[in-house]
Amino acid sequence: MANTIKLASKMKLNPGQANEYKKRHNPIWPELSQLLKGYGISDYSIFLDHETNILFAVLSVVVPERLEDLKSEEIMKKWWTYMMDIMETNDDHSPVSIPLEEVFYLA
Ligand code: RM4
Repeated sequence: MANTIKLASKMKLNPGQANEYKKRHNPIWPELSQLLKGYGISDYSIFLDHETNILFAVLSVVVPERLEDLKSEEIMKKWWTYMMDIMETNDDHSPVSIPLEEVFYLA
């Protein structure tokens, strides 16, 4: 979509959890997918680097500032708590997520 902003970040998976991570995301909880879409998120992919266990997430969003509010959504909190045993997480159970800078783009 033309009026979206693309954001990328990295997270970290615990060793040996690739299959479990894929299983938990496929299928994704319908209520979570609905929540994320309701926040204007689209084209959301997560790639795994099997060598380093780094998860590379890239998504498009209409209003990036709104994403901050996701942290207080019950479904989001439930998902993060469900995922915390296989990911590097913060005290609030959200995944440690480091924003990445776009350094190249080809339309
Ligand atoms: C990831 C992580 C992200 C979430 C996606 C759906 O494992 O929890 O925060 O947006 O799943």
